[in-house]
Amino acid sequence: ATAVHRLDYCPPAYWIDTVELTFDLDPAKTRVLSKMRLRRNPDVPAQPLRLDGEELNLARVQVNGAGTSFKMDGGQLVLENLPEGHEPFELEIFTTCQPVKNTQLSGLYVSEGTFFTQCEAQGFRRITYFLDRPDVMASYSVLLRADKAAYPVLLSNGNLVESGELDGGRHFARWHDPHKKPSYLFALVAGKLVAREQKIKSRNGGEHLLQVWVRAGDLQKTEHAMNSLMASIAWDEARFNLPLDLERFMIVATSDFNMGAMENKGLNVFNTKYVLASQATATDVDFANVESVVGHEYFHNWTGNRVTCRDWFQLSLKEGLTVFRDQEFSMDMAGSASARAVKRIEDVRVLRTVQFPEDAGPMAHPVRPDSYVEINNFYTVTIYEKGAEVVRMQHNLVGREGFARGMQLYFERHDGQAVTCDDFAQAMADANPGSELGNRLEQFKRWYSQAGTPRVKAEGHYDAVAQTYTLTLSQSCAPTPGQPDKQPFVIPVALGLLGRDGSALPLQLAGEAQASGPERTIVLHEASQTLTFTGVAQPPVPSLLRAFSAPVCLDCEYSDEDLLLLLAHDSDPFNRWEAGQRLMLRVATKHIADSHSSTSTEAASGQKLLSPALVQALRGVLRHPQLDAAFKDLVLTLPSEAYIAEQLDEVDPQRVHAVREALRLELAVALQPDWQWAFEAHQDSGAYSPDAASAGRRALAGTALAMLCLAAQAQGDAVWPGKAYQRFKVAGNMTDRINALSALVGSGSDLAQPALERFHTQFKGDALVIDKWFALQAMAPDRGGDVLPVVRQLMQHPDFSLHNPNRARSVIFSYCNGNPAGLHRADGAGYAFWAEQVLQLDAINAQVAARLARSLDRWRKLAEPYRSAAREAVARVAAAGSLSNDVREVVTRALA
Ligand code: HT7
Ligand code: ZN
Repeated sequence: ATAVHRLDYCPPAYWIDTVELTFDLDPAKTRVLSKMRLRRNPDVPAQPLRLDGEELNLARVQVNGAGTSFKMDGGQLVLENLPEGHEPFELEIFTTCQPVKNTQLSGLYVSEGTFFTQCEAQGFRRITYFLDRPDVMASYSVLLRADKAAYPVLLSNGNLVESGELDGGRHFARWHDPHKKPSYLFALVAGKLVAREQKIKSRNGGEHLLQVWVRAGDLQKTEHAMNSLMASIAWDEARFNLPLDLERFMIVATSDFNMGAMENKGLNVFNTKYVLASQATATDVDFANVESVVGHEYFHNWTGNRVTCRDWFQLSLKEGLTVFRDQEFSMDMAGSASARAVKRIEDVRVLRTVQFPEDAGPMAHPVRPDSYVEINNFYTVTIYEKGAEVVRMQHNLVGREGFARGMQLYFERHDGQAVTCDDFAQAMADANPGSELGNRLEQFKRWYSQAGTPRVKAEGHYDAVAQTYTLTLSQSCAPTPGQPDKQPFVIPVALGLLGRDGSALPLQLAGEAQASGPERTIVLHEASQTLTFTGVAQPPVPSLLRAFSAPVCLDCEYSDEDLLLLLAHDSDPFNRWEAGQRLMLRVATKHIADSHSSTSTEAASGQKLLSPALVQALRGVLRHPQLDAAFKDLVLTLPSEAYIAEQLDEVDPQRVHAVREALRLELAVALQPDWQWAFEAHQDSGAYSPDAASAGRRALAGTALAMLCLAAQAQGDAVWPGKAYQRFKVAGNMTDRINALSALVGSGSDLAQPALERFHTQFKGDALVIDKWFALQAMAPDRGGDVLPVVRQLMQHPDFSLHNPNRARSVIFSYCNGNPAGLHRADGAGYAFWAEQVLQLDAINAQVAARLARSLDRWRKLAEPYRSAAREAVARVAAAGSLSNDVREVVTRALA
């Protein structure tokens, strides 16, 4: 397979104005008739029409009603003898495909007896021959015909025009989409489904029908998805003036899906995981995810569908912007300033533990990549999460109102078009002339073109005589594949200064007539800039990069005292949390570096890793009368093994695990009475509600219970495990139940096994809950290499299937990505397992296999003996015959 390059973009040689599709749906052999009106693109020299196709059986091709000659070239259907001139002509193509054999879940496939399509990015070509590229936008009419008993519901994009009976027990439905769209937004669904329905009126009085389609037994789990959809519609109208532009908006759930959900115009298809939620079966995190993903897909209706991408290099145009919008939506739904901050911390945690490593590894790519072999490999955290940060920086540089103006101009200019990331940034800048973005647009756009995470170094100096504080900020960015040298970025640094009593100091830069408020944003755009604050009466502690104002690593030589002060007093909740994380990280990395004395010896000798001051500070947060429970829970949670590993030059995953476990145990024991208080003080009173405040209380109670079980286990005390088991049994919601179960599993209690058995018996048949059951075991703390045999055993369980991506993720991905100590075994058995599974999955579903293939792409960072064993496993996969392009691209890059 060859790479595609962004700079090779050429407009299409033909436009497709209309498409009429007729489907005779049959799982074994579906017939597809495509009637298109095309015309030559006058801006492009005359050339043959090359239509994309994959795994299709071609039966007939006609031009203007008559047979025509054609040839095949590398899967493409090539038509050379087309009418000359620029008049439209009609092209008819008749093909068949085999949905039941489609295990890739791309194109038309069957899931539990229901037909689904997935066309992004290049699945439409698996349904019919087409110009399968996002800049070809056509008007679609779709006729679906199928057996009525087996497929009573027939759905496609847009409006239902007509439906009725046919001979032989068959029926039909005709749909027309009033909006032009690229092929990747086409969808059809046909099967036995039922819908929760809701009629709504938009602000301008228009009536809309909302439907959430699921299997019959799942209807009672759709209320939250419907509420989330209604909230999303109201939010987009209120915040961005973007109304629902369809009479009917449908969501359909499937349990076989490669990703989270898909924004097909008017017919969103969702992984069941992001639709179904009930108190008994879904956790608070599941409820929040449903809200966020429903919002995300709905927001694509404008950012992605009305204005789409010119080519797939522009993917972040729709994904980064839509993630930014769904993050803002979730924050607004969460309500309080504190709940907003919690959401921000959670988002940054994902960015730093998943995207930063990607940006430092062999798959590093710019937010707008320059080339790819397989586009499916570029649905990455860089495109999505870093892309959202790039939009967030633009938002912060032009302000909330300025951003709304930029969005308005973007739609005024580009509604109905397929455009680029440049077009978006240009609209933002043009709507805000004179802003920091308007003034530095070209430089700002380096965030789109340069990969890698910049580092910002901050050095402060206090002059007691002059009463000045000088702060020098310098930036650098390490080379990434294909980009050895980086130019300076535009980096907004939100900051404040704290006095020694924790008070916020007024900010006045040299040359300014008066002090401004206690927080301001400095725009770092040179390699190094020095700021002088005047009238500073005491040596301050700087609070930098507040709310994580840019996706960078900040290096600042804080003393422990500085960090303790920030942890106790910073008015910026993000930096308050960050100070605690830095303190804990400092302890962890110090003890990992002292790797000659083993942690078990330290723990056994009673040597304390955490200082009394840090323990006291954490206790202060835990017991704080004003702070929210969710925030406390984040502060009291140690940095993850993945995040700790990322700070090290060379990683011994076993050592990281041992030190973090030792710290966790120490925290559990040192704060035992406080955890008990936290557990008891955060019990639910009244009916279950998944709102942010209630969820925060349950999260803190769950952490407290886990810590109490951990301490009890170490002390040989059976009381707390007993209480956890009891809570597990009687819990009134899935959050409390799974937290209790996880406390038992996580602490290695003897009660874990009976609890797991009970859980399976209680929930067998509920696939999403059984996924949790699998995942919990695959992510259990590794004790002497005991997890891998459990994982292998789980794969023999009758409920396990490699064909269902959710199930494969719950076992294999949970182990390979969520259990570093379990995977990185000194004997290399974890890597052998990984290689085996990548190859097995690749024969079934290349997209899912390629995601798993990413698990070892940072093998170079590992210490020996892990590094050699991991490299060898990656090489083994690369050497296998008949690899998909997807997996081959990942492992080739990993070895380069
Ligand atoms: N835009 C959607 C991406 C997606 C996808 C991509 C490749 C293969 C399968 C897929 N399913 C969904 C999801 C989104 O970002 O909203
Ligand atoms: Zn998206």
